Amino acid sequence: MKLIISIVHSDDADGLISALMDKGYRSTKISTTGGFLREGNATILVGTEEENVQDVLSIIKANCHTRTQFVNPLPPVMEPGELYMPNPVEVQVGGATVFILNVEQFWRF
Ligand code: 2BA
Repeated sequence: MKLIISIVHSDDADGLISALMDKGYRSTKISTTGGFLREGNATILVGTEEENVQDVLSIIKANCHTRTQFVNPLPPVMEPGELYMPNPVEVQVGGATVFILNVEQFWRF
């Protein structure tokens, strides 16, 4: 068995969960925060058999979209009287960041 951990944009999470459910995959959504943008995203956990992994990946690909966001870099240490003009940097976020782990044991009581 495998655990598929995918970090996705919050706006894609519910559509992804519905698409997974339509194909019979159970999932769990955790509200998370990206370390770089410090914005909310969603982490979706899917436990499934190895033969389903490619199918789950294709559902994730089909439901998670890349977005462009602008982020202001942290201001530098400045001397009194100096003026800081923020210069926003463009970053591409997602579609999805996916980790696949081996599951040693799985129990549901
Ligand atoms: P964030 O950490 O908020 O990162 C959002 C986007 O900012 C990233 O998109 C990437 O394009 C950019 N970025 C992140 N760190 C950067 C850095 N040090 N310098 C320049 N740009 C940087 P994605 O790569 O698509 O990642 C989306 C979210 O997936 C991340 O949100 C984070 O929550 C998670 N993530 C990505 N890689 C990860 C990893 N190796 N381990 C754990 N979580 C990860």
